[in-house]
Amino acid sequence: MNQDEYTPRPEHHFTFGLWTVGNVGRDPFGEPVRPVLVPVRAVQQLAQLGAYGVNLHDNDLVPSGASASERDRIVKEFTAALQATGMKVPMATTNLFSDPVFRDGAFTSNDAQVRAYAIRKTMAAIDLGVELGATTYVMWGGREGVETNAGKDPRAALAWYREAVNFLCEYVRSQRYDLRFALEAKPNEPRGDIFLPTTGHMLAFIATLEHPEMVGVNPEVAHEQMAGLDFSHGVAQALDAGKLFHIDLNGQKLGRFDQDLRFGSDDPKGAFFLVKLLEDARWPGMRHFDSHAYRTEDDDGVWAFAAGNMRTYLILKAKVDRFNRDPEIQQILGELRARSGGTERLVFSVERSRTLQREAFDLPALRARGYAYERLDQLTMELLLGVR
Ligand code: DIG
Ligand code: MN
Ligand code: MN
Repeated sequence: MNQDEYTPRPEHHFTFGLWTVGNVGRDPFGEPVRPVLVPVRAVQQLAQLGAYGVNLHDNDLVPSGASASERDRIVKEFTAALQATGMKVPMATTNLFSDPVFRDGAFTSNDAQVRAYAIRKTMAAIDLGVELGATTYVMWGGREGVETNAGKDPRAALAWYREAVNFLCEYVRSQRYDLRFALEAKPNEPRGDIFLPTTGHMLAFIATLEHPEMVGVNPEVAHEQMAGLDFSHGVAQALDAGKLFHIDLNGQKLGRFDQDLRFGSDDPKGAFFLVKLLEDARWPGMRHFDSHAYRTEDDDGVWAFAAGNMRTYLILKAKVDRFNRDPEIQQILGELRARSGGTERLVFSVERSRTLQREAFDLPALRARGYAYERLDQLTMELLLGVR
């Protein structure tokens, strides 16, 4: 692909999970369509495309049951590929969902032995992630849920989840690791209902932990949209709380299973407002893609998919710059800012409450006045459609 202003470079901090470009195309109704992608090739290919780094579950790199010497050999070979390409590993996570042992969950299994094994597996995966340079540790509770509430009191599940996160925070502190946790929500799939289903639920949960300062969130586009929510609103709440520790960018059509589509491929307007939020906030985090190529794709298609995620992000970032410089758009926003009172805040004082009680409001005028959102949104659409 020719080099232009939308060509990704490492300084853009785009990262991919090994499991994304390594997705072999298995789905509930079909076997794999692509060969297994070895991690070293994923690193090399993504480096060539301009990515900054890769992220991984423990078993994306080290197969379950590998001996210590096999593990060390694999890590040595992978580390050599990272050094040769300059690629980083900013985030790591644990696969607590593939092994049948986790069929009733990992941290919230009704079996205490399974819960203990899940914590041990996560400690080993944390060690691996830190060894590779990760400073963010994602926890996605894909199996932490139910199909029936008959077998599990949700309060017990929350207590067990809290016990696990508290234990692992203490482990990180005891090891003096420079590592923070990012909890990833999803409303359902693979479980009928997953506990802590949205980013908002996770933010409330974090407040109940023993070390809340070590724990943030990893919102994913597809997961919040599966819950019928506006993704940028959940991200804004995480930013407001200082808890946006990581993000999973992808695409999703409403009312469907978790599609993990190429970023912006189905909802460019929603993706635009997310990019605007992250860029306007100058959020320093990794622009991480948790998406995968269509099952229809071959190896060439996988790399076109990977390049497309990054290219779309950069195109939308350029659109954000245009939006922030567009005279007509900025004039409407300027009027709205003046009307909103700008940075002035309504802070309580007895004096302020008294003046408020005496204040006269011209309600007929306030009721009659519109907000010019139709004109503003039309200008936004014309910008996105490339005619301004
Ligand atoms: C799925 O959206 C989850 C798993 O792929 C992984 O645990 C996490 C990492 O971003 N996302
Ligand atoms: Mn997903
Ligand atoms: Mn994810």
